[in-house]
Amino acid sequence: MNFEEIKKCDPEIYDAIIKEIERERKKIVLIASENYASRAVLEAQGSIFTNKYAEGYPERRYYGGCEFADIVESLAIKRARELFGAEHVNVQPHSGSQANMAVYFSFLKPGDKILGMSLSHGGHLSHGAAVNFSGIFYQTISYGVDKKTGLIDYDNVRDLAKKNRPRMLLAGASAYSRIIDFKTLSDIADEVDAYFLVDIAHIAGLVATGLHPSPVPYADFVTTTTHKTLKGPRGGMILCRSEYAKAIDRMIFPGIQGGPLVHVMAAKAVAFKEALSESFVDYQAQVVKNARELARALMSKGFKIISDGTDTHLMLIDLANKAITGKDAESVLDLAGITVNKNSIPYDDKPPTVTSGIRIGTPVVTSRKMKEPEMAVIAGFISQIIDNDGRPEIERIKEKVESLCKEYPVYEYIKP
Ligand code: DSN
Repeated sequence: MNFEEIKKCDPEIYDAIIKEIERERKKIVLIASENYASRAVLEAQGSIFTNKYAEGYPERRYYGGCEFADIVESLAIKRARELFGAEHVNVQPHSGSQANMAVYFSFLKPGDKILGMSLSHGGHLSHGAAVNFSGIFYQTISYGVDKKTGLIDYDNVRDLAKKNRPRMLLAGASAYSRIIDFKTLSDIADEVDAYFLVDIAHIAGLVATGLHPSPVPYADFVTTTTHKTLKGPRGGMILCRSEYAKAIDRMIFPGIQGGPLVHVMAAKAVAFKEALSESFVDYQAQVVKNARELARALMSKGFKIISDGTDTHLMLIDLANKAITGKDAESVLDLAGITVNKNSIPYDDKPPTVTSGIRIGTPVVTSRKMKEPEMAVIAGFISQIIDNDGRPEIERIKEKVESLCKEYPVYEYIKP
């Protein structure tokens, strides 16, 4: 990977790529939904399979010349089934939102009720937010977390389900740091005769390695992205029971997508192979250990973490006691080389463009092989920036961040 051709034919894109490589090397990335894909995943995604149309499914295509695309998709399916113990898998969704869309469109009618976790309490846009297709086509009822504990209030979910009789109950979150009780939620779905969809986009790597209980035995459908804790290429996937296989496959193609991205399915297959290895279990265990240590170190410095800690790869920091908004914290930390995202906290009184919180996660720093001692150092950097009104500390911390990143190098094989 030396980008010689791009440099010649498109210097502007070349320049953006080189700057992005530098950014990913030099900054401490704590965005909970991001990860650094392996060289093998990048090679598969950069392969000539990008040239190939393969509408349909293995051995049932609408184009000739799909014999090697069939190998790719079949391997991705086989490995994903093994990884998650699923009866049926569709690896074609271009994203997590498209995976969710396929489930809704297959089994709901416009106007049906869905009950999902509120975006402002840690849910996801595609779980019924008003601005998203899910909130436009369906009637959304939202559940949230308890104000005091920051934990999902399962009794409240049951009450809402009984009162509203949704056609589908959704679980899964993008900013919830605790174990989700899929069994209880599945019982609630059964009590009101609703379908049960679980979106494990954030925790897929933890589920695949047994570090978070799996929803597969309980849910009708499980959707995910493949690029977060799972460490694959950017994309989506659906796992479901055999009885739903035909409807789901038909809805992905020809329902809402055309040709699958064969190069991305190749990269998914590679990522799933990596995820089936022993070292991936060690990696995920370290992701969780790092998150716990980062949460502990931040709390010892006076940061308030929603639910007082984490069981997963992420945590949500409530900055109310720090006299800084999420927006400003994101900006000032980034100037010092620490990348996070502003995030609404439950019951936030600020708009999503400002917020009272930041979300941080450990998949990327763990991919760099950082461990607990480095998490304590990073907590110190964050505290020095936020607690000292930022600006005077920026240059000093930035140098320290760069030197820590040099100790844990990434993408050294890329030589632009
Ligand atoms: N946008 C993703 C996240 O950051 O959590 C969810 O899709």
